[in-house]
Amino acid sequence: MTGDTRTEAVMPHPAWLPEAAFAPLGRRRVAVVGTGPVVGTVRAEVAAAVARHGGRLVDAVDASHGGNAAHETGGQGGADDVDLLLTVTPGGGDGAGVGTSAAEGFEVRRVGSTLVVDADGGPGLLYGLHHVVRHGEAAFAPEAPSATLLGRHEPAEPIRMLDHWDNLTVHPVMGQVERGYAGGSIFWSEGRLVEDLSRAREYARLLGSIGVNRVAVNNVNVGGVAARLLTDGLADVARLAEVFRPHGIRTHISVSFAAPMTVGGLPTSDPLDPDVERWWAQAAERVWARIPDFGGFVVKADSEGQPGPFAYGRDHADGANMLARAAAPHGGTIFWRAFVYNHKQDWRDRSTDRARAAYDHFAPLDGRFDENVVLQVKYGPLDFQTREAISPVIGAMPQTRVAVELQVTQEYTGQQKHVCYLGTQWSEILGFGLWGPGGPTLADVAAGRGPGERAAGLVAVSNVGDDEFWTGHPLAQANLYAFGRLAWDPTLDAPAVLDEWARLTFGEDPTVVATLHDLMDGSWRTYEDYTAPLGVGFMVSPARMHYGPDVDGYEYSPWGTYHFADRDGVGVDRTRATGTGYTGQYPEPWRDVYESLETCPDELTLFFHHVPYTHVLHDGVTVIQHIYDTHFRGLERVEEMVRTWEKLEGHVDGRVFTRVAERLAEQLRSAREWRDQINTYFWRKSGIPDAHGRTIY
Ligand code: GCV
Repeated sequence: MTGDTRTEAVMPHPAWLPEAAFAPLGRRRVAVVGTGPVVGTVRAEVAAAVARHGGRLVDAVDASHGGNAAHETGGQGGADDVDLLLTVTPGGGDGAGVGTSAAEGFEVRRVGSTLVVDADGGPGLLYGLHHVVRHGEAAFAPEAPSATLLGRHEPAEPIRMLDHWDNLTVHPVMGQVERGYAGGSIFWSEGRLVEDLSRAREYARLLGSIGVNRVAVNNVNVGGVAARLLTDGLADVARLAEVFRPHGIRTHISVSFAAPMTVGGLPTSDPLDPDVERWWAQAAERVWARIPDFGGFVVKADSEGQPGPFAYGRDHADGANMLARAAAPHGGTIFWRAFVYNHKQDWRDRSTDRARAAYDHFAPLDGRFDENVVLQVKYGPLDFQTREAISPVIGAMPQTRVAVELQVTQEYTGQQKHVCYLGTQWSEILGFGLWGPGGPTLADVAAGRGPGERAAGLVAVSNVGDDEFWTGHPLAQANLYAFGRLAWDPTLDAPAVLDEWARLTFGEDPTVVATLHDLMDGSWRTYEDYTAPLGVGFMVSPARMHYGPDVDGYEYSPWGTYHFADRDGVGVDRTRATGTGYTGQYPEPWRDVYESLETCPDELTLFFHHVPYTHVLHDGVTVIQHIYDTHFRGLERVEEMVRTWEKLEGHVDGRVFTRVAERLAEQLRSAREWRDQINTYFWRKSGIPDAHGRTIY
């Protein structure tokens, strides 16, 4: 990490909500109609904006008649007196509606010269407000209506959740935030909630503005004092819920499956044991008595050393449903993670394939999970790699609510030292047709628009910490922004989302926006170029916490993450014909598309096949030459990125400029290291020289 990112004294960067973004709205006469905590947030936002920019918060249109007056009077009376009327449909909920999709929609229309946002509930009003803010001055220009401004808007994905892998104390190996690259936790310090909740409040505001509606506030690896959040720590969780509630966000905690033993003193955590069941029911009673709109529990069970039902000969439906029964009377949800695999496998055994594990464990359980269980499945079968196939579990469980998990924190994509705009990757993932192009997409299935119609949504691991820029690398804020926006509407164009973020964050200057676009738009593919060729993953350094190259770092380890490079070839044979049979977990057409080298997409060649270095890809280049070319090209692109950023000196805030420049210098160093280690490794293995005679060591 460049420099010390703990900066308590400095106000955090405003990210995509700087004062300037509110100027068009702040110059207007605005009325806000409705009651409840989220409407209160909307009113406070408007009050702050008009106070700064010379507009007016009009209270003549009040809750008792204003909404109707707006509907009825149109060009005269109430609505006509204001430029913007933000109103909750009479009868629309607020508090009760937090985190329920029923309260999240809104409609925008013009009534005379007034722009009216009519929301189903408090959260919808908040989303409507930010919808108007995002449109800037154009929202108030009736002569040139934007195609996206007017009409009915509602989220595609009911669940839009961020998981924090925050530990309550500093872990000796993982630090405070596991896979966190932006300093310490904004919630926890030395086992307790931080005294000063202003950072948490600002964070809740940022999340509410992009439509995130659920948050889990502690690491899924639940250890030490975190296990006691259910009991002794409940007051702290309740305070956090108060912070999130006014932004339409429900709070969750991660719990340990062994809590009945470690916290409750029982001799077992067997999910079918009546005492265990009673213990969880009572724990849930306590939690919801304290926090009536509490969201539920996140559980990582039988995964990487976390306890789970396997210890008692039970399966994961037994485990999840026992918790679901405890949460159901309170309207709670159990987020049960499908990240279950053998992390102690023998690397000599070529038949065991980690990619198969989640499907093998979970697909047979389809139909057994209670309605308030959401199975949380990583988008790929391995672990958030820069490039991997889509997890076959997502399409294989029509009778189960499946939420897809993304990783905003950049564990495998440059650890927030590298620019890597992930909106592009997520767009590709979310738009993937699980039964072939044109059919239901991954986003459809998560949203409940696939076979079985079980709705859930998207979950992602957050990338923030107590760093002054929230995300260490200031440009990594774009990933948090893009997650919220794509969870709201997965069909949004990722480059357009990037531009939208840049305009809000850096202002309307078209040169700045265009320059950022140049720098960031292709950055995920550039990162793929210099790190992970053709779907090979995990060539990262175990010693440096997955940062930087180490081609054989995991090759002889028990983690199941191999590339099998030898002198003749590279890649994992996952075919039915000669390999692990993993391709058989996909439906048609993918099971056959991936099975055959003739049809397998180039970018996944080494994910599905072990091939000689001389294998010719569809683009006519051999595998070895592709490795060389992409690694040379990747570094060249990072050199261009550095030059592009230099153009912005004097055009963006000096502190942002310096921080990004420092990180780009590290990205350049690191990309060179990747290029040279990968190219050298494969040249020495294969003995095949670069066709263009470039330097390989
Ligand atoms: C929270 C990967 C990460 C772990 C993480 C795990 C998970 O293995 O390296 O740090 O643990 O995923 O998703 O549970």
